[in-house]
Amino acid sequence: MKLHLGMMVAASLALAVGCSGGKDQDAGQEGAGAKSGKKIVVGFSQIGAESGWRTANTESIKSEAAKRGIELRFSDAQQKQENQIKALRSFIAQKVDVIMFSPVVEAGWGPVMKEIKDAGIPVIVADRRPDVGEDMYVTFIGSDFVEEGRRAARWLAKKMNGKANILELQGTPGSAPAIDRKKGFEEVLREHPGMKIVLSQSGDFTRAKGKEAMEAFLKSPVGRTANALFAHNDDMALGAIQAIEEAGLKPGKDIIIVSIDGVRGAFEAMIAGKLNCTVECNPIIGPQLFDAVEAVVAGKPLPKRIVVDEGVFDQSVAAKELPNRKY
Ligand code: GYE
Repeated sequence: MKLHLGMMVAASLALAVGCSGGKDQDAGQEGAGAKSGKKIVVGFSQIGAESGWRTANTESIKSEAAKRGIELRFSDAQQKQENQIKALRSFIAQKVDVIMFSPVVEAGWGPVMKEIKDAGIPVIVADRRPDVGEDMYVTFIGSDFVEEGRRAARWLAKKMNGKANILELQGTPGSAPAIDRKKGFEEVLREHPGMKIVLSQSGDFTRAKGKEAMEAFLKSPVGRTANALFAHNDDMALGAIQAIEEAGLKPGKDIIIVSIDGVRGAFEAMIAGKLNCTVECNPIIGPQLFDAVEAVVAGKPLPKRIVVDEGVFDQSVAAKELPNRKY
């Protein structure tokens, strides 16, 4: 299921050359670290630890760096953009070989990314997209969030025979997955006039806030007309399931639930009949990211965009799939 970077490179029309440009381009293309036999040093600014997805993603990145003997300087931003910007500036000061980061929100990266570019440090974007020009980074490796939103809506439309009052739990406001999953979901809803979102709120991709938002939904008269829930990630769906049960309703029956990620907890909830479907978003991207790091250091070209391959799983396959899940 996983995409092989080698194949992607060969097939790509990539324009990038090993380095994001700037003063040290030659050093970058020669592969400064590799040439001198020095350890490659990568600074990685992670978003936080908000979800099961994120924990698996961090683990994949840390273990892959260790496996390859790459020094990883890891910084957890606790879901705050200001912390990420500080971490990025500190990576510049430390003169790391490559900077990797997952931008918590899309906007506001221009100035700091310009500083990185001026310092001649190549950037690899992981998981979420920043709203900057393609010349500001070497490659962006992550999922197609719009397609994930479409998949969730297609599954729900089929399950509900094209008619549903839907509650929506959105991810972090201004983040690429929240914006894109909503966009893809609504795009498919337009083909089904009987399917409408009756209430929508952010649960910030966490279980606790997903539960809180669901409690508020269920207290409102409009919310009580709902018979379906679309959660932008599994953690919020799992929080919502608790709220639904506490309100005396049956999750997975009174309210049909589709969410995104495919974490182990979602498969367990499907087996228990409480969640109906999860759309896969694969966090195990460490191998692809470090293939890219090594390519950059060796001065090899990379495609600007590498999309992770993913599927859709519902209750009918949950028990059979659970033992195969890696996160
Ligand atoms: O779906 C969510 C996490 O950016 C794809 O972030 C990631 C999302 C993931 O908090 O669970």
